[in-house]
Amino acid sequence: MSSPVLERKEDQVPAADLVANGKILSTAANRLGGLVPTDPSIGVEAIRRLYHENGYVWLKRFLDPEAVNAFRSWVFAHLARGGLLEAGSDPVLGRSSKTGPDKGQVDRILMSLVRSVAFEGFCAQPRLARFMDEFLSGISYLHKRKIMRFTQPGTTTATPAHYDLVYLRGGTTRLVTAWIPIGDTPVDMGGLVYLEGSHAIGVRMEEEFARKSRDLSAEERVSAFNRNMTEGGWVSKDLPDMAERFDTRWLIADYEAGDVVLHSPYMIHASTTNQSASNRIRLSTDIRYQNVDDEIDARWGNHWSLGDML
Ligand SMILES: O=C(O)CCC(=O)C(=O)O
Repeated sequence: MSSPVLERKEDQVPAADLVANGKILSTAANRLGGLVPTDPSIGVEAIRRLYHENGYVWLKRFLDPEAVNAFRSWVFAHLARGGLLEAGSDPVLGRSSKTGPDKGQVDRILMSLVRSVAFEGFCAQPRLARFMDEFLSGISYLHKRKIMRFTQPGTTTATPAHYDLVYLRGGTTRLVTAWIPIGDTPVDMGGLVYLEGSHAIGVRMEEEFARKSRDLSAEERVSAFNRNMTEGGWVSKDLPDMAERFDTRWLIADYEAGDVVLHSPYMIHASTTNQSASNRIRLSTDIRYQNVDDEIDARWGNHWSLGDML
């Protein structure tokens, strides 16, 4: 009988060195490994166990790839109005325009898209909704603040290393983030990378933060921008240094349309620069679930707005 957990790609080597915030994540330094994929058919209990053991679970082809690509196409067809795509190209490819887009217009369209019924439906599609009820052992709640990100190749955009609880300290710690690549996202397109075993590091960091923050007001204590945090709540922008410092590895992956990664609010993750050789834009969403009976961070009860400081 074949193992339900798919093989770890230990020898996964990106075609070019990965880069984040001007630092190279070199394959030579033994600080890179492969994210371990999981076949969703192993069932919710086994999935939950892996999530707690590893701080993440990468569910392969959990969603219908065709439906994910159809949504990708719909999103890019709208963003094309702001000049984001190569003129005349098929939106599903997400080929980046060589001339700069109209940033103001693209931002306005993005803010409309995250408020759309179509996006709401994508995030609440029956397979995901039913699974989250089971996974959270009750009625699941999806935070209204749902983020959709695109990253153009040829830019230096990369998400610094952080764990999500920093931004959601106003409610339960029993949160689950779903990171969903909207379309194939091979490693050179700069998808999420996870610091192996770092959910334990996140727990220690939170304990230390709680100790240092006794004198902060309640409002300051939940803010990622309080005086005891680095600017923006990032743990670091220096990914190679973090792997050395914590004597661990960054786990990388070639994501495919239909994949869903669930990660713990303590799990440290980041993204790398999009170096797509085929000039494709990375598109993804990150959304947060919890059991509705647990305390809800009210600050996340509104749609995402650029600059909302959360
Ligand atoms: O997609 C990204 O670059 C960041 C996503 C993220 O931070 C998250 O899923 O919590």
